[in-house]
Amino acid sequence: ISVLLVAKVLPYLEQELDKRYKLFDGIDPSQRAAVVRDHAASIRAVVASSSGGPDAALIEALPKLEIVSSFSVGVDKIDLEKCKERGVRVTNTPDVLTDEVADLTIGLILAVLRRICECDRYVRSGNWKKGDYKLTTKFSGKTVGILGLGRIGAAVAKRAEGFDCKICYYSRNEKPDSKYKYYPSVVELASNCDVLVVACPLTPETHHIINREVINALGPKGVLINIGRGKHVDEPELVSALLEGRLGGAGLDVFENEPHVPEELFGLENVVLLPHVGSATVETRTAMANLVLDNLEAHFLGKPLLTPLV
Ligand code: 8YV
Repeated sequence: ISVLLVAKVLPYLEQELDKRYKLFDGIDPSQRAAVVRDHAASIRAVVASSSGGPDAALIEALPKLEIVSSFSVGVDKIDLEKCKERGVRVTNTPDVLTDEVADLTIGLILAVLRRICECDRYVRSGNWKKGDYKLTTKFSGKTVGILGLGRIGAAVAKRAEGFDCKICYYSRNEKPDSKYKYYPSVVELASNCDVLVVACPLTPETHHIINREVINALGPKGVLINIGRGKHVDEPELVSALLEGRLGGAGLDVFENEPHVPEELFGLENVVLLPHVGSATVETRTAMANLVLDNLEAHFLGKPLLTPLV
């Protein structure tokens, strides 16, 4: 069985795929073109991740493609419509990374409000010897607004409740079973919270959902936390709001054009910048890898997929 890898994944996953299948490395787009030219007739599976997935052209170019298995919960790099149209199955890695991403979200909130990274730099630079560190901002009891109350959003809410926070949310539809306050627009959510957490999938509707109006509604004391996708945020607008003091701070695990981060942010102490590590622990990345392998195995044995999306 031939499998095409189109994005960087955990080395363990790549090794296991190589043991079990005839694995073609198509991570580099120019190399991918050559692989597709020579092996399109035999490739039955594509392995993707948050950094790359098959677009319509690649799906079209693989006539024997049966399944796309993504080493990620977010599948915005995969053309799902084309997969549906072609009858190609799609799997992702939900649930196994929920706790990890929610834990890091709380870490980012605390890092921004309590200036943990800045404090660390203060100690290392020897500046502590010259005087006391300035005061920061309390997290406990604040209002946390969650954009997208799915698995990860709900796990963040549960953790924030442990800090006695008030929780409110926006999502496409109000959740009738939720005890949290619903706002029917992102601007209203941003106007009514201290910390706004972006935790929704990236779709055409949520692209740049954090725009100038939302950022201004969050305001000079508000903090934006993005653990979703960089493209949820209009990045130049975020940068100018931070530079102009129209936004209080930001904790960002994702960026519009990773691994490129706007350099204007490097000098700002009210911003914490992470290299897309929400799920990046040994435990969780291994569980994600095993889920990719188990989905592929189930598919090729004709068994039900573990986490089917399409
Ligand atoms: C990536 C993620 O999978 O799950 C997602 O959607 O963004 C991450 O967990 C990870 O960065 C591997 O590419």
